[in-house]
Amino acid sequence: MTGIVPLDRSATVLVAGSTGLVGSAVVRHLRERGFGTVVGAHSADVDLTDPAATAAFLDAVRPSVVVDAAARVGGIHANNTEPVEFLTDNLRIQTNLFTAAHAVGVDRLLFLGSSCVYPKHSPQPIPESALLTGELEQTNDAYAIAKIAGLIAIRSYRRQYGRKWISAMPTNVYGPGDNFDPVRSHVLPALIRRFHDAAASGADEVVVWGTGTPRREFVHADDLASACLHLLDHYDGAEPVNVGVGADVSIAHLATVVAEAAGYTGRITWDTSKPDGTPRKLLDTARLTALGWKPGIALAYGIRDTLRWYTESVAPS
Ligand code: GFB
Repeated sequence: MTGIVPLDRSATVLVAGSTGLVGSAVVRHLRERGFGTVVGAHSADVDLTDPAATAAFLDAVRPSVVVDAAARVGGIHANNTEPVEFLTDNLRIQTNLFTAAHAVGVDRLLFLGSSCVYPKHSPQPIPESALLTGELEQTNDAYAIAKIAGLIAIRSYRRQYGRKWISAMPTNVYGPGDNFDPVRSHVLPALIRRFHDAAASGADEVVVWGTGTPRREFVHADDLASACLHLLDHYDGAEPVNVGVGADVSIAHLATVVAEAAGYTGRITWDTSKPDGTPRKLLDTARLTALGWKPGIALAYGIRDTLRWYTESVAPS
């Protein structure tokens, strides 16, 4: 793409959601890449569901760049059982942030969507053009609709006000600092916890949700952070850009990889009363590849890295 100027490393960058899995990785990455003024915003700093508080916060910080990694997130169970909060909190957070960013003249903003915005039965790998072409997966339709509203908002700020704001569409994210709650978390931290704890206690059975047949693609949070900066430096288009690694695994295979990494040798059984969710959501990353970015962290390494973090930071000693 022509005419894109890489971000000025002396710019004030606001990372919304700076203590979350993605936001904290973005803060680390920006600092490592020479950004001198990176300001984090998380719930202790400002309540982004409150319009006045959000406006006052941005007015005080006066960022010229914003990375929006703030969201209510969770795994399939949390999405499925709390759709009201996943819809309304996320609509509020992004609306307040965009309104306040526009008011203080934020030049570059990156909004993080999610691969669940694509229809349940999309062509695989899923191109960005699949957006709004079919029915959503029901377990996360409320979250997906909020994220789709965010994408349309980004396009609208571009069209109506000429803002150079963009959207990235990451596949399932994982890494150190993730939420390891046994019920609310995503599959990778849930399995790391369950297999680690089973190996530690000598248990001979671990129960995994669903049938094991769904396939998922996983991007490490550090890779996603690097992709976000790459997009801010090199992309200025209305279309979202998928961020993935180009390969997926079945949940059954993932369970065996995590079990082996955790040193668990007992049985794996399946609780088919739990939902499978989308059968497959491998992203087509041709657009991002053409922009010159590729992932650097292999899944097997990332799982060991995340398991080590869980062992040192969360696991009961
Ligand atoms: O990671 P996960 O919760 O999210 O589940 P989704 C992925 C798959 O792993 C599903 C299975 O087929 C689950 O049934 N699974 C197996 C488990 N065991 C477990 C477990 O112990 N915990 C969890 N959580 N899953 C989410 C969306 O969908 O993906 C969000 O609900 C968001 O909106 C996120 O988009 C990225 O990939 O199914």
